[in-house]
Amino acid sequence: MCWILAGLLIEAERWAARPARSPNAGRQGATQIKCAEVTAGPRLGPVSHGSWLERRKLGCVDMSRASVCIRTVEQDDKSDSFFASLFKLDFLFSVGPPTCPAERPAEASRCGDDEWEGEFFPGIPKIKYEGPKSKSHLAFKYYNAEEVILGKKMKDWFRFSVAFWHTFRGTGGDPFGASTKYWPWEDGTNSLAMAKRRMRANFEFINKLGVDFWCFHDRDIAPDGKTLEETNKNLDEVVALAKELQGSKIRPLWGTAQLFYHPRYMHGGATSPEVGVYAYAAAQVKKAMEVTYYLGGENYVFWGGREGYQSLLNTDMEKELNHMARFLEGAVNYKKKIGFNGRTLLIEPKPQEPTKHQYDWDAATTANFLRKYGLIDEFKLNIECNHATLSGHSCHHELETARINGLLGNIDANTGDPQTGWDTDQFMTDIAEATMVMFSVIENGGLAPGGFNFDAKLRRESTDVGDLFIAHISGMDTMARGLRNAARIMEDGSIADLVKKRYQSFDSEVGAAIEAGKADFEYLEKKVMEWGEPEVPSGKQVMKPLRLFHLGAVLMDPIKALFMYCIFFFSSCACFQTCLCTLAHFANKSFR
Ligand code: XUL
Ligand code: CO
Repeated sequence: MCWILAGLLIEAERWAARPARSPNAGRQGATQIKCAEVTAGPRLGPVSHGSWLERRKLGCVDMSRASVCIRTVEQDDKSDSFFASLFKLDFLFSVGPPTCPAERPAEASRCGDDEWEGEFFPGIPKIKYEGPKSKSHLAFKYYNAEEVILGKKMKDWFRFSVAFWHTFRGTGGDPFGASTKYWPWEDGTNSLAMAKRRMRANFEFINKLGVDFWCFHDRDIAPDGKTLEETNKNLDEVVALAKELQGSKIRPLWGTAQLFYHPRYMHGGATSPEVGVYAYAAAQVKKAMEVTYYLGGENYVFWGGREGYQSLLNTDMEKELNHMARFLEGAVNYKKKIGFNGRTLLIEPKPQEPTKHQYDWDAATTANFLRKYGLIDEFKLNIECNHATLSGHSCHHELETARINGLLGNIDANTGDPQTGWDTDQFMTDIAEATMVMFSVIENGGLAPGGFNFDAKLRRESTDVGDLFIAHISGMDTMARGLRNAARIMEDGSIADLVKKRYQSFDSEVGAAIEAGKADFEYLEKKVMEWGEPEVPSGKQVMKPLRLFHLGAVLMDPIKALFMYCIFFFSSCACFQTCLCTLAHFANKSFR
């Protein structure tokens, strides 16, 4: 317990004494210090020494998903030592919601205002395309928004979106450690004023990055109030500002309701056994749909945060799934009622985390659910690559499953770590994976009205404001390289040829009869008697990666290209083919 307290104190002290990070942070420090006096100050040290129990204050520092709420009891004491005060502090520690629970926001909301002079990201220019030779970290090397690839501008293939919750509420905290990021504009509160200032930072970021979309959860952007009415009012205020800041071009790729953070949702939202929670979740989604519509959002997402179970022994799975279907039906009806037509409702599958089993396990499970409840025509899927690998599939597999079912609607572009079995939400940097992703997107003819949302966050150790840009630029460049590779490979046609040849026996009369549903078992048995044992050709998997690497190499730098070309050349010698393929695979990996 002691080390937790000490940790909190150190963290709190670090917050108070945190370094100015941006060139204009010194100037902004005044606002922050003022805030610290109102909310953070009394719980940090040195404690102002009044009389014993003179004042009790409830301070709340909220750094998004890891909030530290501390109640201080100030005492009469001669000692000025910070650690001497340690035992007089009464802590409430919670890894709480990114909003202070309803009892606590009032004091915090008096903190500061949303004024901010000058830029939030001074020194960061508007990010431009400079091409592969550029040495700048703040330039695109492969993503060229206006360039046309396979008949569509790059920006229209991607429709890139910034995820508000990671970029502006991410703290770098993990289950073992407190926040590491202290953006200069944050004042340590979850006040309405802070929400508005953060929103201004969001739009400066989006404009400088040069994208047209953003995504949000209702509770990321505005704090909870004491009642639903107060919460909705907070949301309306922030949304009104967002609408103004969006201008005529920027809009949400999607909005969603956060139905997983608040303690009321501990058993789920739509699948909670408590009817009051089901109703609350419905009211929250209703409002989130309204504000998404108001902001010109193009889609609305359902990620079933806690729609699943921890134990089947206390769960009526059939009942919960029926409830979930009723809930989604309610959303479809409300969408129609408010005229949110032409927009897509998306479900985002994820197999586990936070619950041990989530009902929308993967694309196939979700498609089955939608079909069973007659909702298949009302929804599409938002495939997240890190969720795909958590469910034991590749992202490409999930995208293809969605695509062939007519359900591919949007991509949460991120990736996991092969050595870490959880949802690390990293920016994708693997060009081979991005190439596969783009095969599906091209086959699908694009994603609009969906797009690519960077459901990805900075690593805990990346703490500079500039890192936010670098991470997005590298994510966008990786996807752009994927698009360029996939287009090149598809134009070349060799992979398509390989696949076509593999199934050519079905172009025969018998194959055609099977595909048309006209070949019964007796007919097929007769054919086997006539043909005898079938000849089964090679699947040529070894050729596929090799061909991919050869074509991809054209887009790499000349040395890599030469190396890959040599591998390809030598590999045509049949006896070395298999082992050189393996070598090529590893070589390609390490080069990247
Ligand atoms: C959680 C996740 C969410 C959804 C939106 O794993 O991916 O952020 O994308 O609720
Ligand atoms: Co996601």
